[in-house]
Amino acid sequence: MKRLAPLLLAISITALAACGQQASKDSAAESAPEAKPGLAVTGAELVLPAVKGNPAGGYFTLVNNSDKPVTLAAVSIDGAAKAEMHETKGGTMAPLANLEIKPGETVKFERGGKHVMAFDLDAKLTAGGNSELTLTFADGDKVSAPIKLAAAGAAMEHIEGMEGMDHSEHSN
Ligand SMILES: [Cu+2]
Repeated sequence: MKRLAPLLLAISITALAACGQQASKDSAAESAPEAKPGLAVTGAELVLPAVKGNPAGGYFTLVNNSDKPVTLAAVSIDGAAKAEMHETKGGTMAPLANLEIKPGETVKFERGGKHVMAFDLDAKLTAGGNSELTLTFADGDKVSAPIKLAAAGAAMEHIEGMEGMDHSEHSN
């Protein structure tokens, strides 16, 4: 999207000039470099591990309100060296390489289902704070959203929800 920067700047200025008016659908879509048209991330939460050094669990809801299918290809969390998409099925979890979300579809990353596992957490990630979640799509577009950092107590629940699976050995 870098090549669009001058255009985006021009649109931003236009948007400011037209403050109070409803932006047209197209310009609204292009005015935010970190927003993929029609995609919305809500309720993002990163549950910090009870034991330092263990991975954190990331949860969020992604809605595709565009008229095209999108393919979520990667996730990252500011302050985590690595983040992976996983899916828990029948008590075991496996990496999720990518995920197609159809037009109108809502996908939940939640305990006991699809989730994000974040590894090698920076000490700056502390409960009660915020970080940034970035979703990267197969076409290279990205969507970023704030992600709340939750206390380790909830992480215990997370592990129970995974039927006692030891996440510390889940780094590949
Ligand atoms: Cu996992």
